[in-house]
Amino acid sequence: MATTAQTSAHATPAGQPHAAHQGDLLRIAVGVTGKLPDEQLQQAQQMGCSGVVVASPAIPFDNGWSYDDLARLRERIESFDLRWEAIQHTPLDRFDEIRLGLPGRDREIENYQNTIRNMGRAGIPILAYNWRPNRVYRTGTIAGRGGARVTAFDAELAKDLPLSHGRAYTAEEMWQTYEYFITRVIPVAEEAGVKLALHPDDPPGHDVGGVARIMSSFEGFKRASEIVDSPNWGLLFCIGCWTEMGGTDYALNGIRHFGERGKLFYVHFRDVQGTAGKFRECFPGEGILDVTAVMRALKEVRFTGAIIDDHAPHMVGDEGWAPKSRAYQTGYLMGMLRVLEDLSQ
Ligand SMILES: [Mn+2]
Repeated sequence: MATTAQTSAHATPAGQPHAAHQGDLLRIAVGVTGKLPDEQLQQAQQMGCSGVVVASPAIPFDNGWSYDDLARLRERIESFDLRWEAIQHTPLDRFDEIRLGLPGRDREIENYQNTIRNMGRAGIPILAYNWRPNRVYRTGTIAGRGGARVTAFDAELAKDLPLSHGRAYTAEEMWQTYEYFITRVIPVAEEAGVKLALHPDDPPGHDVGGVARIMSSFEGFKRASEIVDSPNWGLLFCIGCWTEMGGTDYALNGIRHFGERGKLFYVHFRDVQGTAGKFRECFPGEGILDVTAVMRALKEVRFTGAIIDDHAPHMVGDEGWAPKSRAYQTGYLMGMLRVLEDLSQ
């Protein structure tokens, strides 16, 4: 079979330059699913990505992920000449005790600490997380440009949803659980050489399902940044969420403030139509985001991490990981970056 032959020859020939080996520059990577299918890694390599962000590796999380499992996956990623840029999140059902301050929280924090240590040993530089325990995320999937399937959110439809965790959780409670968590894991992250990257609440600002959403504004992130003073604390800057919060200027302000302080660890790049109360996702350049201004701002603040596309709208024939949409969006980002680099020569 052709695919077998391609897979066996997937390594870049020795001596051939590859994006993954160009040092720590601003670069385009791509997100892959936790099982790391060959097709996704091979497509990432074909697109010329620097590396991959793994959603949540599909390996046992007993006392946290083990070094052996992580090291094995890293070898697999590197056999495709890709670097392992980051992990998007630990298993969500093992994080709720921590985020809600439930019994079992200390045990799960220990497991999280083990994970950070093992990631450091295995050379995986970034672990992302978010502070949004309920799974209310969108209120529907609708037809976008040319019938592409895109997700949408309408606060009107979400306001009467039942409590997601048995009772309401106030903003102050959520701040307390955040402080409890972050002050216990950051010292471990510093020792292990792993950066912890905080993603905004998505959708931002609406306390759907009764749990307050505190990471939904510039002020929220500023407050979070003041709890621990550490180079290992920073942001997974989701441009889509920041745009939902207040449009392009709002997102640019976030990039400048946190970028100038070295707090942008990696970036989700997506465009959106509408704002936090009612929005739909769309292809890059099709929404309210000034995509070039954002890319330029990332360069201006000397951001040197990975950018990946986010929530690919499904194109005709796309299923699951949406390979066509990934290719389109990743190519779009690469082209935009290349032009900006050439213009700034
Ligand atoms: Mn995102």
